[in-house]
Amino acid sequence: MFEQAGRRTQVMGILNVTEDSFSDGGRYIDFDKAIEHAFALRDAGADLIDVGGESTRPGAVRVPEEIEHARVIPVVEELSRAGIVTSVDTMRASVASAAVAAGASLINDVSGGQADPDMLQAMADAQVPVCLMHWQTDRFGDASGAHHREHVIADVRTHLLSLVDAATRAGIDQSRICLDPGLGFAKTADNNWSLLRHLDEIQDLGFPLLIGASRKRFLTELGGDRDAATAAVTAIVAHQGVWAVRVHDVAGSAMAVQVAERIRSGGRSN
Ligand code: PMM
Repeated sequence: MFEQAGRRTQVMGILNVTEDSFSDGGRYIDFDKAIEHAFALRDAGADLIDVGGESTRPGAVRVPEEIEHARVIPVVEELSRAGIVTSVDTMRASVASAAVAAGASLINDVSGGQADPDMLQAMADAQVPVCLMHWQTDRFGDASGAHHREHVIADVRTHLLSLVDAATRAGIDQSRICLDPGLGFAKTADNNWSLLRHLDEIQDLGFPLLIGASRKRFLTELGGDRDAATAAVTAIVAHQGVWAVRVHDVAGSAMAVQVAERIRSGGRSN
């Protein structure tokens, strides 16, 4: 998944199968609507679709494990059947394993394999690429609160390397790992902007990067159209050669990736 050198940035469409997206406001999730949305993301240019069954927004409560399974696995199964590449956005080992069995090609864990003691083993056993994200919850207690970090680049680099170390020790080959600085996760707006400004220092770690800026609060603070702001970030990070961007509005970011590619290649189409 990561190995093609020189390949353009991949656009990962977000499919949050949660109460606030595909339900009538209760717990019931409309499976057909979720699938319909996934097809729309694919048609808009998504290279893969990230399927998640629990919200990680500040203040969100965790959903019971069986509900996460019921939301995510049938969707992954159906999309795989339709030939759509999927990743699973989960902090639970059992959901990750079941999703891979249902056809998911990547495990995306916002806790970097730390939330569930069985996750790293599940990732190792699954033999698919994994994304480890920076969300440092241990030092500050409140994981969702925005905590200003004086040395955000150094903090993120150090923590990501510790995640890689733990993953490697669990038997996950480094060639299967991608990293994510975790924009918006227990970080202030200034921290998020700094991470984008110094992204090369995260890239220097030598792993493919996934960037999730889409519709995050630090962008909406600019006012105006949050999807336009997201596409602007995509253009810049795609120009820097990140592996993928995780976005809600796929069309805007797919266009931004094309623009970045044309600039990178000096105008030659590819
Ligand atoms: N952000 C959210 C959920 N999952 N996964 C990765 N790898 N990176 C992210 O930045 C990320 C993620 C939260 O965003 P949403 O609630 O808009 O999906």
